[in-house]
Amino acid sequence: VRKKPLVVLTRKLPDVIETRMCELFNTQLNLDDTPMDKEALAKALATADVLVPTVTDRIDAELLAVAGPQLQLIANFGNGVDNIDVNAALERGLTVTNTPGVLTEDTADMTMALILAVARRLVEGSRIIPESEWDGWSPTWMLGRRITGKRLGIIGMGRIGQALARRAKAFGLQIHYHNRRKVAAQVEETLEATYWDSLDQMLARMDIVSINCPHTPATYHLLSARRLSHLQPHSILVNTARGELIDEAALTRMLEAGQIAGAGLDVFEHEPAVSTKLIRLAKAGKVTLLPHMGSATTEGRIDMGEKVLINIKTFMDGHRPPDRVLPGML
Ligand code: 8YV
Repeated sequence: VRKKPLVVLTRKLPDVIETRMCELFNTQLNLDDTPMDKEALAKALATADVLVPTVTDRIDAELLAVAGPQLQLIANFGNGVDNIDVNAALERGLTVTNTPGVLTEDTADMTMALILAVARRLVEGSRIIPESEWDGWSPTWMLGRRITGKRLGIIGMGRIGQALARRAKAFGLQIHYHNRRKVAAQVEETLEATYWDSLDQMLARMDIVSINCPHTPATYHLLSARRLSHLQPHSILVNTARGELIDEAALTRMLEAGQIAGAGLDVFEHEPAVSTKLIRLAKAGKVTLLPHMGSATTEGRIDMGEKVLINIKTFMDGHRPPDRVLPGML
């Protein structure tokens, strides 16, 4: 009988996934769900046939250099692969997979929720009754901003960008987007979306901006201080993609100076650390901060786990796994 491959899970996954994983493979679980430090990851890489990391595990070239010859597959539990030095992994002959497609709708929902929350002061409003004495209604009190009829600029019109556009259109927003290339004419038509070749020009004309592209070396600080300065003082910025896409310090300064009206952030440059300045802005009702919850649904996590299972199983059966990450995607 062929020995079952050793699969190391760096974090706790949904019970049904772990059970199935244990049936199929020789699986090492992380029962107490504490993030693995560098040493623990190095140990895992030295023994595992398959590593299943998450967004919290940095699998860099230095770590990959200590991987044992038995390591074959890195099956990321997550869509974004910026936690892995994919090029270094591929150079070592490893296969890398991710979990695309199954977290599209949930992430788009959370993005829409953040847009609404910031524009309509949802978090601020929800604190009033439980945290203070509500002394009554007034016509000019707790006014937010109408979103119907406003312009939404989406940076990155991939799966999540398009799912957001569908939602936003139903809310009466006008859809604008910037992408490496125009999307198919039929998609543009259905979404009534306007393409902007120049990101700078789009930023200057939007009421709301959402960034929905992957974090790669080419998109790091895509919203740099210079780019952010194109935003109008009444505009709102939302990020459910990756913190590294935005120069967070520059954004913070703009929020403090009132150079943009507000922001909804689900991701941060140095997660889980969030600057005291951003926290202060959140307390003042200027920003809504979420702890990387964009894809956090029970169903979504199970779907992601199933993708990981299929990728490992297909690979171990000697076939090409469905969600291989290739250099061209980076
Ligand atoms: C997860 C995500 O929180 O898939 C992604 O890219 O950011 C989130 O869905 C994370 O990746 C889990 O590893």
